Amino acid sequence: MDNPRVIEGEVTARGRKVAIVAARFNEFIVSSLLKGATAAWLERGGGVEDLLVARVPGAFELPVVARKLAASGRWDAIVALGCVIRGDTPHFDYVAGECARGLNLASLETGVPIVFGVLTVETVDQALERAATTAGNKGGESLETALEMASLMARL
Ligand code: INI
Repeated sequence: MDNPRVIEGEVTARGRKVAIVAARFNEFIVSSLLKGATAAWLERGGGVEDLLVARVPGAFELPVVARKLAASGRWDAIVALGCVIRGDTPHFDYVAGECARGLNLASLETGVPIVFGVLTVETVDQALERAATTAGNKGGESLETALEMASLMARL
């Protein structure tokens, strides 16, 4: 049998419009994710006028805003950024779980890629590691995932 045709997305911001929804809770972490995402957008050739950032109080509020942006038809992909730290509280499971569930549902309902750039960690140190300004910034990675998915969706 011949090799099957393979379709993949390209990680480029040229000609793309992307919206980021970012929680303010744990701002000291989320601001680094936001910086990583913005830097990745510019590195990949995106224009400042084609990137929107909407802020919400906490991770629990990310899905409803992501869904509204996705349903508007104005954005090729949405990136949701937040940070939920477990500490000792069972509240974590509700906030992190409903955030993940809501974002996935919004993506499936609208057909627009919504990337889960929400850190769900046990400790502040783990969060700092994943929000590093050098390598491995989850905000930058999420933005690149959004670009790849936007490209793939357009090619399917
Ligand atoms: N929101 C977060 O984004 N991260 C958290 O760690 C967090 N904790 O720990 O409670 C958190 N709570 C707020 C929540 O997202 C809502 O904003 C709030 O419950 C109002 O709906």
